[in-house]
Amino acid sequence: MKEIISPDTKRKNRIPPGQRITDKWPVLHEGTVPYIDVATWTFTVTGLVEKERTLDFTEFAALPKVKVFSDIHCVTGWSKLDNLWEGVSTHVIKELVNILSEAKYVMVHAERGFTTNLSLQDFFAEDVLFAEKHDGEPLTPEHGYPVRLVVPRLYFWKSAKWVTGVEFIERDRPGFWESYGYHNHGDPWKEERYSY
Ligand SMILES: Nc1nc2c(c(=O)[nH]1)N[C@H]1C(S)=C(S)[C@@H](COP(=O)(O)O)O[C@H]1N2
Ligand SMILES: [Mo]
Repeated sequence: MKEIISPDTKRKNRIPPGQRITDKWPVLHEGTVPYIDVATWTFTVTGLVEKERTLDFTEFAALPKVKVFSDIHCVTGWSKLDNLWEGVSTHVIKELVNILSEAKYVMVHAERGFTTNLSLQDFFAEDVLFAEKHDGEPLTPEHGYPVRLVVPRLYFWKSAKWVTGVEFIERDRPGFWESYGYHNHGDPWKEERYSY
């Protein structure tokens, strides 16, 4: 299995400005935890693609896997270093569909209408994956079972839990937290926390 080390973990100082280290893994999200039945779960690739695709859990689970070593930085101020994720690289999406050249952004969709927006550059960064495992264990429901996005180099709100699909779009639009005033981009090293 390919192993990717997130470049931010190789910095001399791994703690971005205004962050504190925690050994625990806090649980944060809007609403209650959805308990997902993988028998009915699907992953859809929609929007600006030649032909939209829907995968069921068996098909998704059969996709090639990568391991990614990364740090977590939450906008509320905690950072958790040394996480080992296992799952499907976002690059695999390019083998499932032909993305049209008009596509410039992606809207990540999750259970209950949660969304978060990313540029294609951020989405296809080498260390971004749809994670199914953390430190060797399947994700717990609280942390996004069965599949969550992990975007190591941006604040953790971009790492959507309970992902249900991705939509390729031409014009950027704010996702859930972004529309409540979180920064559109969210680089922890530039403290792109809020847009106000
Ligand atoms: N579906 C969904 N994913 C989400 C959120 C959410 O509200 N819904 N919140 C985000 C925020 S603000 C944070 S800080 C992280 C927290 O992930 P954790 O609970 O695994 O630590 O999840 C992100 N992903
Ligand atoms: Mo957050």
